[in-house]
Amino acid sequence: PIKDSVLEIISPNVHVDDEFIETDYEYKTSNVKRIDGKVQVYPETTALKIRTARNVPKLGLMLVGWGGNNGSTLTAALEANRQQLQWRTRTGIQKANWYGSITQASTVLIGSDEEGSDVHVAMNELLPMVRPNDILVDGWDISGLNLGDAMRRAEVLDIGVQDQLYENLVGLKPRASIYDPSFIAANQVGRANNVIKGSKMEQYEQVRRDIRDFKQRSGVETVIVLWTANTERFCDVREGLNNTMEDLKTTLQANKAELSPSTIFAMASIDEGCTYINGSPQNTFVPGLIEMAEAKGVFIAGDDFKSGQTKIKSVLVDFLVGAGIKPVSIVSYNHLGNNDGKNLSAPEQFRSKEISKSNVVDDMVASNKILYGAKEQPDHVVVIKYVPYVGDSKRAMDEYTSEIMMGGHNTLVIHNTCEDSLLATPLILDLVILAELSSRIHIRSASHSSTPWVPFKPILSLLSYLCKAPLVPRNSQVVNSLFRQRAAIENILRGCIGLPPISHMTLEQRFD
Ligand code: NAI
Ligand code: DG6
Repeated sequence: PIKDSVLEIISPNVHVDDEFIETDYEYKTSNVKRIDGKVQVYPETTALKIRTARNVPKLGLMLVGWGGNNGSTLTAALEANRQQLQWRTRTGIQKANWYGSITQASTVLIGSDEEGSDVHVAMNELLPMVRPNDILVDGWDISGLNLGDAMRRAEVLDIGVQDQLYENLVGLKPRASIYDPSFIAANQVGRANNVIKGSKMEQYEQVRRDIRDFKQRSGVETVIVLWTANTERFCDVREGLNNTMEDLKTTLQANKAELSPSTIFAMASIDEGCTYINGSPQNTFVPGLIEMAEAKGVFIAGDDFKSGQTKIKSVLVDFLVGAGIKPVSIVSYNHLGNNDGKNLSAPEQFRSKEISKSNVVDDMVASNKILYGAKEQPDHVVVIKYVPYVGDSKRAMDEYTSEIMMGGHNTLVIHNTCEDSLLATPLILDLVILAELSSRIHIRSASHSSTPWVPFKPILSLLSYLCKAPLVPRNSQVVNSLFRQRAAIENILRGCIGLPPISHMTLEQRFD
């Protein structure tokens, strides 16, 4: 049995000791060759061993943009859940929860019982994972406001829970951060009262010192750094600036203006051996940074939390194209009134978000050559407007027009209203918990006992489910389809405990 879990896997292929859960696993794939218009398929089975370390480290999370809506909401939610707070609302008693988090509030189908009924367990029962209650948070913000007042400024949580949490949070103060007005909107200048002075190299060194200081003071064993600060504009990418790891080092030393704060944070994190996750759309992960993560074997993941409109898009277009229906026009309006919306009201920052929101249907369109010609794409437009009054309660309105049989048309219209940060915050939790778990999973070929254990590649594409514009390793396919992304997570976690991928074949129920 896996300690503290309801699951017990009874199989000669699963070996559990104090340190590891190790499985003998048959990995089945299909290799394909395209020859003269034909598709040749070579089914293949590889014998693997998958090993997961059981020791869950004491985890520290450092947020860049700690005092923002997401940062303050996450910090408050961690504390509210830790204390199991309850508060009165207009409609009754509300209890703290983690709705919207796949690790905490979703289940995984395990199989059928003797009566043929489905049996599900919580995703976090599959393998030992960090518990939210044990995560310690720290971070940076260009605004020096304490977390109690930052929570109030955000206007996200009910007043009944804010009032209970205020005293717990008022003593938390963000560390000074890197402010470069050329990367975020000019309208953010009023927030920047807590900044690291000096050259870019001095800023980078200060961030490294901060990470070490947090580790030392808190006693956490592992630190993950996550950007949930304002969306930056895209930076230039060019030779001599950031195309290689060497370029980046020289650029940092030379204090070149085009080195963005987020890339400096990512460099510092990687050099401290800390996983770095980008929750915003900007191109922090320039080629030199990717080379750096690969060279040092440190995880990076991103980009941009996939929380609401885009999540639905990556379900709906998958459904339509999979149903043989042809989406031809997708128009997505957003209006919101929080500080994110204010920052995105500037053209360059909007452009970063527009790019990450726009590429999300590409793989689904490319998957169906019956519907789409070689270079054909649906018209896809994204609009974002800043409307202060609606605050964090973002409105997202989508119109999907599709061609159906014999020249018919089908138009779907969706209106989505909710607090944006209450969708994004549980994603931060999942990103961190799954990234940490990924660092404890290794595979190797079963054919020779001497083959070394191999970790996930540093570009952690397993987190794609949570990202609008998933970063994937070289020569890998970007997958946007939400169901495929979720299946990847479930099936890899299942593999770690010796269970086959869930196929939904249920032959035992369909044949005598
Ligand atoms: P926010 O504007 O409330 O918070 C951002 C915080 O970052 C602010 O407190 C700001 O002072 C701080 N900041 C700006 N530049 C900084 C720097 N260089 N270093 C440290 N702190 C800095 O925004 P919110 O709503 O929390 O969103 C954060 C990011 O997440 C934005 O980029 C947003 O586009 C992205 N995002 C948000 C989603 C949501 O549903 N809320 C979903 C997807 C992405
Ligand atoms: C405008 O939509 C503001 C953005 O920051 C989004 O709210 C955020 O990126 C979430 O986007 P989506 O498409 O995942 O709902």
